[in-house]
Amino acid sequence: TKMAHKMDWTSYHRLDDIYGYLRYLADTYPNLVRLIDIGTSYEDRPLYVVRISKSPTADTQPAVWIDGGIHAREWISPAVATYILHQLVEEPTNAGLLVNVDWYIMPIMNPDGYEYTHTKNRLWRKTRSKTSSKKCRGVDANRNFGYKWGGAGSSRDPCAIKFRGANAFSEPETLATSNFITEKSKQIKLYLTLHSFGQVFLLPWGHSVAYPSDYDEMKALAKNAASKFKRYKYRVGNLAAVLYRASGNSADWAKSIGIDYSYTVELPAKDFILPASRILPVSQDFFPALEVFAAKVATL
Ligand code: ING
Ligand code: ZN
Repeated sequence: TKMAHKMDWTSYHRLDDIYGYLRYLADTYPNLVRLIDIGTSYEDRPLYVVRISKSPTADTQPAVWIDGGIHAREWISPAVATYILHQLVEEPTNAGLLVNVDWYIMPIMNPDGYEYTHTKNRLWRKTRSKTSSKKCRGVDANRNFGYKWGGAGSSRDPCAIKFRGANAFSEPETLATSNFITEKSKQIKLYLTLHSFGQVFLLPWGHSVAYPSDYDEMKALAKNAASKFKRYKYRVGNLAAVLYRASGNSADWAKSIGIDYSYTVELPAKDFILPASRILPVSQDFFPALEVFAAKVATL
């Protein structure tokens, strides 16, 4: 029987539709796509990474990592991540982006939170784990990564929206993700994490207003990528300087383990609640930036 899926980019989808699409891609394009189950969430949902590789010896080419849905309410993020998957896998005119580059895409890092925003509270941000407080659940996954964990811009209060967790990588979602990335850290040359909102490309560090020694190279590539955007103009700058300090964020951690290019993108929107009619304009505008990234990564 023929595989089918319910995915499109004219509405926001529940987790089942998104995971159904990932399985569809893996089943339909077995020579190109592999669905990697990297663990389970607090509430026992699978955590999926999709690998796209044309190489007969996968895991040997330089690679780009993209994740979405760290924060539950930022629905445009998994929507753009799945759009990118669709374009890379199902649009033959994008075949050039797969030459000499592998892609690892994790559309939803926090599936429990994502489902909770569909069923209970549209503005939920955190994971759904139990905490030391009976009344308050969830950890801010983007304060739970293990580099400078516990510092400025994160909270020890389990009821706070920026609760960092009881310890670094306390959450099964951040632990599984970081273990996987660490395993592939020789291969992954660029880390990209999709958030909303703000229309800005953010560079490490976020734990303090400080700059990695190769900041200028990182910034030049980001500016080059951002120059591809036609409809929405993005600012480019240091996480802590442009926004605010945030210790334990994923992009700082990725940079700290030696991934040279590490970016947090705040997609264009005016609110966490962005009409579904914006999914395609935002996604289509963003996609060409990946050509710049792929061209760079192919040389590394
Ligand atoms: N924004 C990011 C956050 O986690 C951020 C912005 C990331 C700031 C990393 C500093 C460092 O708060 C959203 N929208 O979640
Ligand atoms: Zn976010």
